[in-house]
Amino acid sequence: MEGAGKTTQARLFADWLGEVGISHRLGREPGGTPLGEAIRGVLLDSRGPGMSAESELLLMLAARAAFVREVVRPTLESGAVMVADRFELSTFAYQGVGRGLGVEEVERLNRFATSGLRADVTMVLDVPASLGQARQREGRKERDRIEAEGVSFLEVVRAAYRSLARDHPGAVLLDASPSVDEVHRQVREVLITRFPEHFSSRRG
Ligand code: T5A
Repeated sequence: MEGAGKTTQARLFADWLGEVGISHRLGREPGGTPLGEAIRGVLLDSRGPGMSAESELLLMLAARAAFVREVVRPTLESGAVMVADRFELSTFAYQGVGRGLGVEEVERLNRFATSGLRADVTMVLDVPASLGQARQREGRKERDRIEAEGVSFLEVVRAAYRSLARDHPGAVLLDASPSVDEVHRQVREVLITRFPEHFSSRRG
């Protein structure tokens, strides 16, 4: 969810990987490549041109195709861990459900963009929309074009995330309303449980 603390947690997680000596790369979506960052500017500019749900989806996926090919695959092929601040579940929740394009259709187009690459683990940081917005206000973040849709749109997106988290392979729903440290502890716990061979001797 918006303002749930994804960027904060992704950075803390990446720092932790560094501390325990696991090579990794951190990227964000939409963005993460020169093309992706340019597309991000168009997608999120609240003063820019409006766009249809279909255009929004295809721009998200154009950015993702570049991110997967230029960043994610090379990182994984080098043996490092890829940490992504948002990935395909965002598209299923926002465009598939929030914009009403349908999760199945979005999944089909997403498979084309990713050439079928899946995340091993997807952590869904769950907070009520109002708490996420309050955190964004506190962090003095300006509302982007999609956030400007308001709380009722975001609550639809939240319900979609909660449902997707139950069915999506590798997805885990985390309560992101507690403190930064507590959420980070939960994130570590998920990884330690999923990949004991890599993390159990590195609880640190
Ligand atoms: N989008 C994206 C789609 O529609 N479809 C897609 O496929 C994709 C990939 C992207 C926009 O694009 C949409 C969704 C979005 O509308 P974004 O920048 O990735 O935008 O997403 P935002 O959610 O808008 O990013 P934010 O930076 O606002 O939220 P984060 O990353 O969840 O939160 P973070 O870590 O920056 O923290 C926000 C503030 O809260 C504090 C932080 O210090 C910061 O000030 N904070 C906490 N405060 C108290 N307790 C905690 N546990 C806290 N954790 C963080």
